[in-house]
Amino acid sequence: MRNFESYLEYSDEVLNAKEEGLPIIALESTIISHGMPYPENVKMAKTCERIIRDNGCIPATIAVINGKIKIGLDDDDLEYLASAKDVAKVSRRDLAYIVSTKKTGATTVASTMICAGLANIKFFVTGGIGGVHRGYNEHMDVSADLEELATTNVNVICAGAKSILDLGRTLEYLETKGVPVIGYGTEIFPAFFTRDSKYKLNTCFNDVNHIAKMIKTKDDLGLRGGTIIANPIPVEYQLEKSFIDSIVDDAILEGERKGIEGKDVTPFLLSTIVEKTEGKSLEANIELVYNNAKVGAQIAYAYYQTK
Ligand code: PSU
Ligand code: MN
Repeated sequence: MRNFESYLEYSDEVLNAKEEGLPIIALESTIISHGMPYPENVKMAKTCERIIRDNGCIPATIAVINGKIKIGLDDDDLEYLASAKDVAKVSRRDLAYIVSTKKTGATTVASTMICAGLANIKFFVTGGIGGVHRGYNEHMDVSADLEELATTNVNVICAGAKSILDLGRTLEYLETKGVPVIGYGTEIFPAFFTRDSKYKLNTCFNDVNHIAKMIKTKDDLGLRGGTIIANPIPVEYQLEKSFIDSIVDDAILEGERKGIEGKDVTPFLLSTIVEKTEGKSLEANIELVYNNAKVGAQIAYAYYQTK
């Protein structure tokens, strides 16, 4: 038997929720440490947790703290992850290394899914997933998030993927791997800062109960892997397409010029976009995460009613 429980440390709130059978929602920590500036990031993290509680679920923000995989963080952990400069970005590749050497790191979508899976948490709310980067033919940069969605049975509520990625190839990859991409209130794959993109979805629902039922069916059929629930940014917060597109193009060029590679690409692009939009992208990003927290909690709540 694998003894993974000894690597996990639950907060009292999450432990209690497990005992009582309450719906729990996982949250990632790379969005805090590498996805947004301080102090907006810590405020975003705490507000997300509150929105999830207000909607009848229990939040479990996940990170590795001194080698422990924490399922549910306290205020000190959140403050540290949000403000320290030396927090590692931990994806699947890095998880065993950071845990075995007792280091501290923030989990990406991929590694948060792994940890949520170990803790038997089925739903996970974030902003956007990683994907196939533009210029894939040259550098083969594909986020480990996609492969994780293909294998780990956790449902991810997000606002699509940022147009720093090649959205068409990202969707092709997900199709090949058999990952359902479910549009909530939309038939189009949302592009994070904007509700629309060129890409149509095959699975769309307007009712969270129908999404919960589909996920239940997938589980009953033993279909391995995650799902993506794509929840578009609320209309009032979306950015103008031509404005954000030209800024994303500039950020990508700047990254190439500076020779940014590997795990540093996504954090570099995210922070450059915040700078170039003078914070407009940050506000949009925060609001879409709040909307995902609300919808994610509604879906998880509905799922647990179907049992
Ligand atoms: N996209 C965002 N915000 C983020 C990330 C992606 O809009 O914070 C983070 C997530 O943690 C995601 C990771 O899992 O970046 C993907 O990094 P990479 O492309 O290196 O796999
Ligand atoms: Mn990458």
